[in-house]
Amino acid sequence: MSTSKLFEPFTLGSITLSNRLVMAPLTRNRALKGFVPNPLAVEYYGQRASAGLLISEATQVSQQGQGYQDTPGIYSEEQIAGWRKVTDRVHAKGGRIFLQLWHVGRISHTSLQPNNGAPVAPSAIRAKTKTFVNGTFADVSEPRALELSEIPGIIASFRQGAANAVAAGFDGVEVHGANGYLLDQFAKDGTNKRTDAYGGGIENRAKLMLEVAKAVASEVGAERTGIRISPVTPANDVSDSNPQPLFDYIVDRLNALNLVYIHVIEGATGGPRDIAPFDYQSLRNRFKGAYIANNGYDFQLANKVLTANEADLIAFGKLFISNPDLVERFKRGAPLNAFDKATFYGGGAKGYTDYPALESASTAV
Ligand code: 8OZ
Repeated sequence: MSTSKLFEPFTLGSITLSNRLVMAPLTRNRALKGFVPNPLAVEYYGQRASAGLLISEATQVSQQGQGYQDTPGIYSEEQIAGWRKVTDRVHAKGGRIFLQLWHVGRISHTSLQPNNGAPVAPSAIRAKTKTFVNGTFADVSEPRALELSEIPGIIASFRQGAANAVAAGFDGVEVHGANGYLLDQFAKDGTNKRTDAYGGGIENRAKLMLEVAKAVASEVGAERTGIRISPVTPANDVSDSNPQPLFDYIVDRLNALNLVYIHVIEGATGGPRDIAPFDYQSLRNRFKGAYIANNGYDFQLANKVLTANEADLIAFGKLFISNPDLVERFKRGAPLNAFDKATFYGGGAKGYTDYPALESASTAV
């Protein structure tokens, strides 16, 4: 049995996590009609409940906030009821789970939007990327710039999503401020060319992300509100000319809001950690809540970073897809199941709930 700080408990706001492993939010595109969580999600998240904290797949706060086929929502009664089954199972197994609140902004397609309208963005600039709709990859649609008068409605949709998540039994929520989606689009100058109070300098570009964080925290409590950011990722065609001062400022403000954690994607999402120079410890040092580090971590790197006190918690993504008992496998130094990329997005139980845990793996022929 290996000993490691990874297996020590951690106090996150008013809850205690049994270890420092976090299951990262992972889009799986298996929601049913009405964008209700698939009943298989109950099994899927339940199988992974030994992680200190689970973060749900990105979950849209409105139909306008959806950008891909079959992703779940948190804006209807049916969706809340579907998620309630997930949180009940996770809690019955002693786990903890936050819901990730999502608005995709321009990373969408007219076929998913209310009245087949244009997706919304800070500015009418189309992303050079694809989405998955109607069973195939398609270019994202040309967006329209949000009117100033629409911004309060965006903030209200996050606030309501947070209230709904708590009504569904989640222990807290994570605002999706990363990966080139709406809040990241506003924050970064490659996508935000506005000339009003939400565009221009750092304070103006950061405004929407911070107003959403504030509204969510006031709705469900700062001790139940985390946020995910990705300062240098090129995901979804997003870029900023000077990310260090931008995110130093954002994290200073998030600290003033007493958020319970920042969840930081270090480097290119799902890719190289060293894609651009960035001082992540500057963020950690500015923030009194927990720092969740993410991107390309394995057991060894997680240990190193926790031992050096450069993070409080480590989020693992793909490893949790294929290893429901990742915590136990790390403890025992057991081999890990390989993941199958072909079943990441869409489909049913295959590649979702059928990855074996150790006991069944060892008894399997
Ligand atoms: C993979 C496929 C679709 C969406 C993210 C929510 O990158 C996502 C996502 C990931 O944050």
